[in-house]
Amino acid sequence: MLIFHNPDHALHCPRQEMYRGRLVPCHETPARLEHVLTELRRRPVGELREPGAPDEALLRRVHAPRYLDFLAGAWSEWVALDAANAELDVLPSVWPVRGFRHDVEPTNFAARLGLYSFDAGTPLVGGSWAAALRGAACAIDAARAVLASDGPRVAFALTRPPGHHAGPDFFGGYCFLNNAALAAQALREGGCERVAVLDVDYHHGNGTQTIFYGRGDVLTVSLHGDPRTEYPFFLGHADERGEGEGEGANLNLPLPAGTSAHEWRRALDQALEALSRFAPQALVVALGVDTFEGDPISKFALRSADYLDVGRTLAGLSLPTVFTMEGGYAVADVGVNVVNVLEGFVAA
Ligand code: Q9C
Ligand code: ZN
Repeated sequence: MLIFHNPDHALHCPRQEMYRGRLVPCHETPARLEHVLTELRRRPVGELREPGAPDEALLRRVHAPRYLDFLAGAWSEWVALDAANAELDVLPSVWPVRGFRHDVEPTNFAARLGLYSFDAGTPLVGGSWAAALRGAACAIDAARAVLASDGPRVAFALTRPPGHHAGPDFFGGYCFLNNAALAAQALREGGCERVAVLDVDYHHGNGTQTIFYGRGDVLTVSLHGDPRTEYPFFLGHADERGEGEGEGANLNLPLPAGTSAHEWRRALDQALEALSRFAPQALVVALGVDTFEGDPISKFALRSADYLDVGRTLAGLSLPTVFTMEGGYAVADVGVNVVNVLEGFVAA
């Protein structure tokens, strides 16, 4: 296995997120990724590499150019408004909901921030763009590695910020660039006619679903907390099946809060059946380990040993596979849980 790790991830080090009416310390911290690296040094399941330069043309085929341009310049705009802003995280607070226009880009910074986001839980700081961009490079390089004739059959994009909540032109849920979608698009352009994205993060992969909703060449499957009660709330229901060419190429398996490892595993088997019917030539796994029983913001009950079995099961599909690092906030357990999936996969 090749592991592309983001050497710039710690440049994204936000201070506070809006949570239940107050600003609290961020759950999504640099320490999460450091714990994975520490565990990988203890259990070397693959070779660590740094990514090359990101393919910006590919980025613009997954995300809207005006969104990428906004993100790239957001921090300098923020500081240009007031030099004192350099000490503050950027957080949106106004959004164009139903009935408002999305086609006219305002000039006001706060207004554009709202146009390109969907929550106030995703702070942007001076290093966010550099970190996200290097993370995108990890995902693209991981995809290209598994397609190389002399390459490994599996690669891991070990990066943060995570990606699966980021849509074609919006950030949210701690995500800016959709690493799983970028990997899937790179696999498509690398010659795979059908690619599947399996999202096992606790939260619905709304960004990935939206990016591919009208496409039949990328199957998106997500197992997650029921959006009636769980973030991101407004997408991820079972009746969302894709549209147009993408009709039938999206599957959501929402599960109630409190779902046990056994019940979760049964849903995974359902996901794998749908995946096999689609007969993809490559697989992207959006790997969040916030399904862990000790996760502070999630409500499933997987134990560390269960992740070994998840990895073994995924290896059973015998597909070129790219893992992307998504959520998981029981910081001290994230390393063991993530490396358990990878070890289960390579040992199978
Ligand atoms: N009351 C990922 O796991 N905030 N993002 C939760 C719920 C957002 C999670 C607040 C959670 C986003 C990649
Ligand atoms: Zn999550």
